[in-house]
Amino acid sequence: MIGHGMEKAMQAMREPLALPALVARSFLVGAVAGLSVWYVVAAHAATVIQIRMEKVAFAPVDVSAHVGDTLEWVNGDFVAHTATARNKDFNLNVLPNKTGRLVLTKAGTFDYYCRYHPGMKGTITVTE
Ligand SMILES: [Cu+2]
Repeated sequence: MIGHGMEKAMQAMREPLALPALVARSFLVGAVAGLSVWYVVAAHAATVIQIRMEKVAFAPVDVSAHVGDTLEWVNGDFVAHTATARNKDFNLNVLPNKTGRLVLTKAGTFDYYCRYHPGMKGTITVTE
């Protein structure tokens, strides 16, 4: 009799426990998924990418970056250069031996050139 009563009590305890256990399990999955998303974000931590302006050319010509990254043009020439977007999104004037910085705020492919030396051309590919 006591054994049977205990069994019933155990059964009553087990059933309400089933739902919280499921919730706990989905919470754990959510937490792990959240962690992996955080990890991906951390892997794409914003960086500063340098582009040299040297011998009237951009180096490297093609740059890949992420939204949030900063591009830094370093002018190593004795004349001023610009980094001017074809679509007019940005226009930096960079004096000799100076740097110009641009924080990337949107994804896309941006062709740019130097207004003083139209032969100076480059492309920035920005992904999220
Ligand atoms: Cu130039």
